[in-house]
Amino acid sequence: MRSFIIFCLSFYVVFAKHEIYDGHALYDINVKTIDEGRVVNDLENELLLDVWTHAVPGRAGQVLVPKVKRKIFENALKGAGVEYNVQVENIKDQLELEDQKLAAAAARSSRNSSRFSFDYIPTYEEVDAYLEDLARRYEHVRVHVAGTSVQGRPIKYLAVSTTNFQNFRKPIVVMQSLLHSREWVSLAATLYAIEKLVVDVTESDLLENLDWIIIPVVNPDGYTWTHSNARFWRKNRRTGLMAGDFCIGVDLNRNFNSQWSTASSSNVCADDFHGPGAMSEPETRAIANLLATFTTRIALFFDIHSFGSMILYGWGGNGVLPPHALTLNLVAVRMAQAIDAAKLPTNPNYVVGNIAHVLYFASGGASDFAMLTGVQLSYTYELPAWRNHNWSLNGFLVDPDFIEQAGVETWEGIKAGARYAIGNFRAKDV
Ligand code: 0X9
Ligand code: ZN
Repeated sequence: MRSFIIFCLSFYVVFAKHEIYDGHALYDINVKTIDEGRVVNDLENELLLDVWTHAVPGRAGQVLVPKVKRKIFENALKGAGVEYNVQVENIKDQLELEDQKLAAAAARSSRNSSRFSFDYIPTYEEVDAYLEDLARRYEHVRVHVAGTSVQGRPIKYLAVSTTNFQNFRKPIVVMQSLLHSREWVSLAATLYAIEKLVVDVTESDLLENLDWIIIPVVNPDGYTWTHSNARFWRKNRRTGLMAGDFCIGVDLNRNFNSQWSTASSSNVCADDFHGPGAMSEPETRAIANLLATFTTRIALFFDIHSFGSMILYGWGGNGVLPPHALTLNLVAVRMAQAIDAAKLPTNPNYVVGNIAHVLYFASGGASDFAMLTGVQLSYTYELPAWRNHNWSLNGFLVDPDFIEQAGVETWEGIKAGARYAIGNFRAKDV
């Protein structure tokens, strides 16, 4: 009897895990005009749909639609003459496929564990153990806690420095990932950077001339939730925002004190809910404190997201370009070209530009906030969605065959930016 219960439980864990997404369909939307784009956008907001890519003329949108909303969504699109097709009938099948592929890759890699595996996406606990292990093994590596999440998880960062952060002329590079918890592939970029700075050092100039601060999991509660309950969870896990906790979570990339609330949602249920106030969340405050600690020396800030193959800079709230936009763009182009030279031929080239010009208006973002604190070169990276031959795993879903590649190619961009900083950074006097 006991083994039967255990069997049922494990069956539940494996197969019932993605039940909440059963029947959710992923749509491709093709809009021909800006007006059509607006109609789709309004509809998506009204139905509180999970928008993966905003539809604009020339760039297809992707949106996840629950079973109960499919008819009304399709009818509205038809009524407005908007072209669409169903890319995935039931996203739950894709989620099960992702689990299987990642589990198989993890099982294979545990047999060959001479180095950290880029075959699967590690959990918060696994990342934590990895960081602690590196700090134990390497003299020039330390682990610190930047702050604590809503649910009490430490937000840890790795500090890598051959001079223990005591050479005040050395510029600092700050890199973070998983502010949006469902963007799993972004973790590959930070972990790969750590690997290249600590374990497999082939470019020692990056260590001699720079100090590094790397925060692999900025949103540990959200990230843990994506592994345990809801793979497409984006926000943090703040509760108490409305009666009965009907909707929870704050979009951390709308919560920073940079044009806060000017281009974001005040609806608690929305995926871009900006929170009850600027910097209301411990996760955003942890990053702000970290930036404040090293403020005069940070030359580069990278907030790694997915997906879209883009390198973006501010200001996101109103599309106004800062005075040094030419430099921001020059460095972004160099980084994009370095990535393009290493990317898979099946993936598109990177697009570079202002957040609002390239993507959409978005206030309260981490990269805008970092720029506001004085970091000249501050970027949001949108890593690619992998496009394999049959489009099987796409968007936020991760195919094990793309994890290391995402790390390798993104590292090319980071390196290009870092080398620009080495040659050009002047620490500000305080
Ligand atoms: O909407 C976002 O927060 C980012 N895109 S994502 O699909 N990863 O959610 C873009 C953020 C652009 N950067 C800033 N607003 N600072
Ligand atoms: Zn994101």
